[in-house]
Amino acid sequence: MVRVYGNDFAPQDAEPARPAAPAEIEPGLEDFWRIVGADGRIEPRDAMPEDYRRSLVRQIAQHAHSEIIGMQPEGNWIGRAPSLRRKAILMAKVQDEAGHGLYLYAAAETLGVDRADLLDLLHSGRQKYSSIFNYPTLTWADIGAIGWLVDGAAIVNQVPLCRCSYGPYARAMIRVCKEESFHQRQGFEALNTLSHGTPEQRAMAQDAVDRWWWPSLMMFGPHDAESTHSEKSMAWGVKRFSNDDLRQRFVDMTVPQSEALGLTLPDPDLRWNEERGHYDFGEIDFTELFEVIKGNGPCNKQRMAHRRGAHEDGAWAREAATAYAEKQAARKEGSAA
Ligand code: FAQ
Repeated sequence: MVRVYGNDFAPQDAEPARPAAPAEIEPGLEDFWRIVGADGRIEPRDAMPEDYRRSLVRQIAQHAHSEIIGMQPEGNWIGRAPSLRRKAILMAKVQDEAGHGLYLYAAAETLGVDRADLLDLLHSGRQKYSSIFNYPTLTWADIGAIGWLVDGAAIVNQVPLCRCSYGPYARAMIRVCKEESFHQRQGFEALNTLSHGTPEQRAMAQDAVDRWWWPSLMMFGPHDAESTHSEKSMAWGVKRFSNDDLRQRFVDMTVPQSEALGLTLPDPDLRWNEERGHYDFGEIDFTELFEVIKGNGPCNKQRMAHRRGAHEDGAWAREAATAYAEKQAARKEGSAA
């Protein structure tokens, strides 16, 4: 049977050994390293190394930004979904992504930052979001391909984060992963309908998979040797598997699903390697990833312009919510006096 879900790690996927704690532990951080070593959770009021806090803010903010920018490529098809059922599902999915952004900004705020400042950093281009959302959604099949491949890659990356050492991030990830799992299934189901439909629908599904496959593999980041944050992040128990290990897992999980769909993955080097017990796959064009991250992807400018516009358009809602909160606080104070 083909596993469509990617939301659980089988027991054989034992975590690699964690890099050791530093030989000399800074005074005051003994509990931090004890908790991390025992696979416990660090909570907001616990002492933590400053670079742990900063790196978590970086990763969680980037993740939150990805969720809200990620609403755009799919939002593009809400008005053109092929049926009422598909439209209702897509609307719910896009709303889920907004919710994920909300949990993640809230998790980042527990580390002493303000969400308005994080949004400023996004809008001024000083914080990143995932490369994947800089590609266009040209046909309806792209919605299926995003659900199947992009949400599929997201779950493979995020399930281990449910066990990450920072409590608020780990807890947010549990709900996010449950929802992403549904998203992945709906993408698979939408593509399955197309790939078993008319020759034109099948061709549209294949074209979408041809365009989304390589960018999906890039979501996992650079090769381990080029990953600047991995070593520290793994020692802190934030990252539990390396970029390349997660990418391999995604490929291994996805190939049988592509066979069930009757679609081809656009990689002539993709083949089962009996000795390794994994699929071999072709070389990823990391020049493309770094160009997209630098702002030179097909849709970076459009995504950022739309995001800044949406933020400005929402100013009245933020002002109204602040005025309402102030009124409620004044009323409470009045009744307490
Ligand atoms: N795009 O040292 P590493 C979703 C950057 S899923 C852009 O390996 P790290 C769901 C990296 O930030 C997508 N930048 O970094 C959804 C670093 O730059 P920095 C979001 C990338 O942190 C589905 C530099 O390269 N998921 O949103 C990318 O250890 C459908 C060096 O890299 C997450 O954010 C990239 N692909 O590992 C929503 C998951 N790859 O910060 C809507 C949480 C690398 O020094 C619709 N994040 N970079 O300037 C993570 O797991 C990690 O942060 C990684 C990167 C794996 C992304």
